[in-house]
Amino acid sequence: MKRTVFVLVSAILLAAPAAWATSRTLSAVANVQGQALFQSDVRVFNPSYTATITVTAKYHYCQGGTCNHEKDESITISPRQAAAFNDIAVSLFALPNTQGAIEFETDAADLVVTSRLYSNSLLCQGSVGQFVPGLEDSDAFATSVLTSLQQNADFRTNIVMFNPSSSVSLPVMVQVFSGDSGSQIGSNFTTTLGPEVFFPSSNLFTLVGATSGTSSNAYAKVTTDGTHPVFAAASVLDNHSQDTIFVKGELDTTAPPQGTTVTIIVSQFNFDPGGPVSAPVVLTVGVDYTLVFHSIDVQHGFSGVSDLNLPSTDNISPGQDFVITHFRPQAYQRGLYGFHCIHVCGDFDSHLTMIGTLLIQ
Ligand SMILES: [Cu+2]
Repeated sequence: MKRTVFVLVSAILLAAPAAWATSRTLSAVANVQGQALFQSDVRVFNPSYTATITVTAKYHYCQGGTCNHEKDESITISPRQAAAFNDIAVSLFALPNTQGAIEFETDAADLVVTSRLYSNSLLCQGSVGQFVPGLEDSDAFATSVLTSLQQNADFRTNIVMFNPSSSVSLPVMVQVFSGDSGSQIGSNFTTTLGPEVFFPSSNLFTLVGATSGTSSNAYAKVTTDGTHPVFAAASVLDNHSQDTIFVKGELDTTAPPQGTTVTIIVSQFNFDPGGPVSAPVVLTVGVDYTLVFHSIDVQHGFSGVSDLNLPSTDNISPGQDFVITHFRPQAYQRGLYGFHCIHVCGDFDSHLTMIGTLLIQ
């Protein structure tokens, strides 16, 4: 049994020699020496009972308004040791007044990283702060949603992001919605995050241009190019107590494409598109279509494609379009469907040739 596991692990390592065995990312780390001192106290735990492990800590940070900085430190952790790095930006990296993300990478099979980000302000002596977990690579998503967000007299919300790719410059869009109605608050915020670049803590509502907006139940949607993932996280802060909670981005579903109108020009003896002279009507699964049949000469008809539950009509006339709304083809409906004119629109034999096809792909 042990030998099988060993062989499997070896095979995986051989298949991906460049990858680290284990990676954990802290998506929010800070040392801010402003009105209040914010700092991150980090623990890096080695679960092994026998092996001392070496961990490379890569701090991708912002300083003085730019965020394309990186500093690496190597740390060694004994078996069963939880190495403590209080105020890690200063104690490990010697970088006061910075914020960013830290990637912890090791060849060892396992690693546990936890942290507490808190304000050590003189105004409120001591504070709990927020627990910031060391995230796995699979916690970054191409589409993520952040919930439990608030912006009003009592609370405010900040957002941070980190692009973990070492090679891809990533377009990112941030949107805010009301959790109650689903309607968008503010407008789309777009930016590009370079490889391994951190997006510094920013007020979410200000970011999307909703400076006067308030909500006690908002959520944010963070979308990349649809393929490459980004770490997204929010911090909800109590304006009175300065208590904070950490909100990790969760996997969200991709938005369906926007509604599309397809206009089919109907004339003796053709549908354009459709046929027989023109190419088929081509529709894509998942898209919300409005089909408009528009006659440019005499009265025509359309046989409902009953397999698709499309309605039929014998009256498509100049000035009277036939409109089918909200037709959204489903995956199981992929294929080619025939239709034809059902109102005798001229010479009977020619009318009989007025057939078309609809392709769902
Ligand atoms: Cu016809």
